[in-house]
Amino acid sequence: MGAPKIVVIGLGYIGLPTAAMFALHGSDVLGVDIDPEILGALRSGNVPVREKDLTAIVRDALTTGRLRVSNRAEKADYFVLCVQTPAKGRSADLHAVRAGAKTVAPYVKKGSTVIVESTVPPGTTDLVVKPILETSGLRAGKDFHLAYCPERVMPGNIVREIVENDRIIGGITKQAAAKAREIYASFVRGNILLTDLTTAEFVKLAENAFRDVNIALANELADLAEAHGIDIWEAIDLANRHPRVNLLRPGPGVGGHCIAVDPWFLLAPQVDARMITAARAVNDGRPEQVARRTLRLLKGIKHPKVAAFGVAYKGNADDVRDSPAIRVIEILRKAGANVAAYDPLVPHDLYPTQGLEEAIEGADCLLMLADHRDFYYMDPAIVARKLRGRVLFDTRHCVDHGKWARKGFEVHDLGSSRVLNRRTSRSTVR
Ligand code: SAJ
Repeated sequence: MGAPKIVVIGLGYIGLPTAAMFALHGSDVLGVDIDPEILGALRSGNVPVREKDLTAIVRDALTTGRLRVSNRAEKADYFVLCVQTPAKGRSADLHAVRAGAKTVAPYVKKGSTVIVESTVPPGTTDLVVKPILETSGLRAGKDFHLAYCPERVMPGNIVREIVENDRIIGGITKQAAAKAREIYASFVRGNILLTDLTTAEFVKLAENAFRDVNIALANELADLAEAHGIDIWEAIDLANRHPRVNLLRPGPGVGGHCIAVDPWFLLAPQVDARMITAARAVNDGRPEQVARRTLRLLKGIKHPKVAAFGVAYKGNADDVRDSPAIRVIEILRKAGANVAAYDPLVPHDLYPTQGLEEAIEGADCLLMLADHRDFYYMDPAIVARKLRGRVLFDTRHCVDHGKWARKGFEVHDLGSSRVLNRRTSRSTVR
């Protein structure tokens, strides 16, 4: 019995590590993508996905010959769909999932196993993917296996988590789930737990809804802390000492293309999902709140300039998809503020940022919008030289406030009404 043959459809930040892991653990893998740039990059040994340690494992897989790439599928024992499912309003755009299933259908043979990894509304694998695959004339659950295995990895830690994290696999039959487990067990060190298709689809969405609702709770508690004149960060630290409490971190909003989107895919017309929808409204309202508070800090300053630190949707990421930081910047600009955006991690072609010197030159207020590690180690004295004002608003609680206050900054913290080193007047400091 030779090495299992696997076709992975979609070579993005999930498909590519998945294909490489299968290839490095005993399978013959064909990675398929429609994007000629991705295929061209990979064929010349470049990895078009910025992710820690990913280049090394993809290059290894390519040089061993166990990983090939193409824009066409082939017959295989396994087919894994890792294509994106963006939101179209509150629904999932299943265009890529349908196209992926159509690519695979002609190559499915008796005994093949088709696995969907993309995040989809409950019922999609059975009601949308299965009929497309059955145009092959073969029956799912009878002639071929059909399963659902969601990713649950954190960007920035994908290569480690894709191996270590537990996985859940839903099968159209128990045999289908078991067949899918066989191939994931080649590299997954976490537990692999089996269930049915719809439960597995539901669980993935519930995991992300859990995060969204808990981030919304943290954000609402931050507003309440400000109202009660306490510091939310001290309160969260103390509350989380409770063995069964884990309050998340308040911030300027929820971005990325998962947590902010997936909860909508759970909704069903017959259920009034007030908690999930309210949490989405709380989180989507954060950028406006942060912008309003920033504008209050600029009151009385003629032609204020804001230096916004961070445009990525979260700390230590270079991804700007649905970034709350960008929403804050756009609201401030619409209100007439001059906002210069600086982000050392985000490539210029993803969002128009400025260099550090240019961004801080003459700025009245520093607005921390992403908790990049670089910002924590920044020297306030160097930054202060270029500024016109000395106001710091830290919406991510991500810098050492004492350090900045000692360099003359008036420090405002999201989730606290206490101001460190409040200046008597808003006069410029030149
Ligand atoms: N955020 C907060 N407070 C928190 C945590 C997050 O405001 O306490 C914000 C972040 O700043 C960001 C957003 O929420 O704007 C989402 O960040 P996240 O770290 O919760 O999750 P993501 O978006 O990185 O979700 C990723 C997804 N996986 C991939 O994109 C490959 C998701 O499918 C995973 O379930 C999730 O990681 C995970 O944690 O596993």
